[in-house]
Amino acid sequence: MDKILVIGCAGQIGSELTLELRKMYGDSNVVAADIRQAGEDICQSGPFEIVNALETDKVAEVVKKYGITQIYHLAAILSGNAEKKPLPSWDINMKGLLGVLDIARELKLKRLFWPSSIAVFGPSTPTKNTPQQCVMDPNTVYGISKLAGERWIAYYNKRYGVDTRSVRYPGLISYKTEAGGGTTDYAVEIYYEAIKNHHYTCFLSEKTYLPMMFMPDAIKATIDIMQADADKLTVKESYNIGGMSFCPDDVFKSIKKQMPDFTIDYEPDFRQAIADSWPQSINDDQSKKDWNLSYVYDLDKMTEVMLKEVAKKFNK
Ligand code: AKB
Repeated sequence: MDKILVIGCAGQIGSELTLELRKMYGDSNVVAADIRQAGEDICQSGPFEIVNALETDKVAEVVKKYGITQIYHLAAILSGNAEKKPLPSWDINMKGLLGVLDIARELKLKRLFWPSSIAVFGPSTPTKNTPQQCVMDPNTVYGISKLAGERWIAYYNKRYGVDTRSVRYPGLISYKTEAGGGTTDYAVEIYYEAIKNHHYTCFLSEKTYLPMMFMPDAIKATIDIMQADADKLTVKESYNIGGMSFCPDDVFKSIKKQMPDFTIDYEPDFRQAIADSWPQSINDDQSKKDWNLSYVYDLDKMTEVMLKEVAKKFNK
């Protein structure tokens, strides 16, 4: 019987992934952990532990206490916030990962999921239909930590046989828990502001194309790669997953179809340079081939759900 630990369960991905895993594996078999208190739905539906991912001994204690066999290690500082505090962010992103890698090795865990990001790519990377293997020269703290992390998970896999699995998330859009401190967060904020004020001031410029994905597709991809046969997985670093590619102007037009009085203006900030160093679209043929990656949502379908669900939150 698998026993799963989700570290970072209160974050944008963790808050949805934990509940989905509990549906599949049983509430008591999925232990949720975070440095802060998680929402009621997580704390009341199964075990919850306050854990600082940097305290490896405490993480190991939780792993032993519950007989954990698989870890999803999600705790990280995203691109925008990491630029504000480079060294503490590097510590959180790297030390946390190295700690769980060593726990997985020592306690012989069955599997470890760790998310990488499109931030591993940089200015010299081909920007359109970015291949799985290409030049990677990230120039952000977050991107450098993700690329280093990819090398470490591949190392633990080859050297110690730890079954590490990973995807390079594009920007993720969701309504349950707001993202925090990322460059792609405009694509979440825009729906909140549309519902609250019918207006949005975007921190990226109008035609900034980035790879993006709606959360249900991202959760499915995450669980699918963790359940794939190990011998089918040819990539030991992290798999490209593409989803859609759109720019702020595309989201504006998609919202305007349903909310004709919606308006937007643009005030690009420091995150514009980060976005400009990332791919515009991603080639994920290898993921489709190795573990049958597929998606359900396009921009308009996602807009319909986002507007409906965000409106519910604000009783609009
Ligand atoms: C960010 O914008 O920092 C993240 C990411 C693309 O990994 N959403």
